[in-house]
Amino acid sequence: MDDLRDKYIDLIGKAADEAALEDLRVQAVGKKGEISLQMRSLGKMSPEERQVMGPKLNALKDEINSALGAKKAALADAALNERLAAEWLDVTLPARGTRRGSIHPVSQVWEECTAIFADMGFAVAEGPQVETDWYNFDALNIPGHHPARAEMDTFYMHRATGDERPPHVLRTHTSPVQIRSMEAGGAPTRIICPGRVYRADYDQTHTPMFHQVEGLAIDKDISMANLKWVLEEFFSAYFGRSVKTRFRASHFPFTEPSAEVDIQCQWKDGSVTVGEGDDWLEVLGSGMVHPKVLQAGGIDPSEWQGFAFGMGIDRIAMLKYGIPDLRAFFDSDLRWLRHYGFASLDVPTLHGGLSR
Ligand code: 2U9
Repeated sequence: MDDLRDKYIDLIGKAADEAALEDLRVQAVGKKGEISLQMRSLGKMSPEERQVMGPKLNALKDEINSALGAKKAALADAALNERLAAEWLDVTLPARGTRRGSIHPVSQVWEECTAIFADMGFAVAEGPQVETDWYNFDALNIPGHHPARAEMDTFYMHRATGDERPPHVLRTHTSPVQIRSMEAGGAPTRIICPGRVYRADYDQTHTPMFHQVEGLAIDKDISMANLKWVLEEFFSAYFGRSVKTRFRASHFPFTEPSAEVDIQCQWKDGSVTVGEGDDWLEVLGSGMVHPKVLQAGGIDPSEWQGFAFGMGIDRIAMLKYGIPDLRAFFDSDLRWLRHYGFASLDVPTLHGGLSR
């Protein structure tokens, strides 16, 4: 019995894993195990012998069982320690960086313009980018023979022979939105129309798609003086400093009288700064809405009058943020977007100084 104990205690001590330990359990104390067979032989012994051997065999069985249990617990501990050593994680490491997108300068300036004009009581109106030639031209006092129609390098939509619909164009300005809004809401009104416009032109300062913001204010007694105040207020808020403006008499089919508006600037080392110096930069067209245009929008010109203006969003974005090349706006170059883009939480507000 001592040999049996020494053998199993030794084997249990050397067992490498739980499977080996289970084999040993079966060999020793399983139904047909060595110790179980010994216990069965108790029946053939004399009562005296059995009285000695019975308790000894039981004690041996208990000893083997508890050795098996202890070894099993030791193996489980060792396995856990091995996992803990292998599967560690340094929770103090900095998190992996995520690449965030940025707000395009056009979107930023669009929002800045909206914030400034909203503060002056202008609502935002939007409309379709594919327009009939009536909304894009005729309603704006640009008849079929008018040179402006050709000058604007218009994109015409394809029309199959027999198609009875009027010719459609990609809008060359956002002015049709104002016509639609006059038709729908009448007077008085105060709106701005930011949006994409299209002209077949491509060079360093022109892209076939660009962005405009136009404005329209109609009431009983609106004058050029109101126009001048609104525009000066706009430029000062937009550039964050007082900006002198200069109105030059001009001509547009949709306004009478008309004025081109220059802002004060300074040229230095090939770049321009707005709001100082004694040079001028043309940034905007404007005027009093032509009576025929009011009429086209369903508004009686003997009762109402108003001013309108239009400027390029891309253009004023370049001026404010020192962006030299217009074409880069539409290249989707990630390095450019990261450099000139804005953080998504840098939302323009008047009280926040629009942007930093
Ligand atoms: C209605 C009546 C009048 C909008 C106007 C201009 C003058 C103008 C250009 C500036 C630079 C277009 O982006 S640009 O190329 N715009 O010069 N726009 S007055 O006049 C309107 C608009 C709508 C109903």
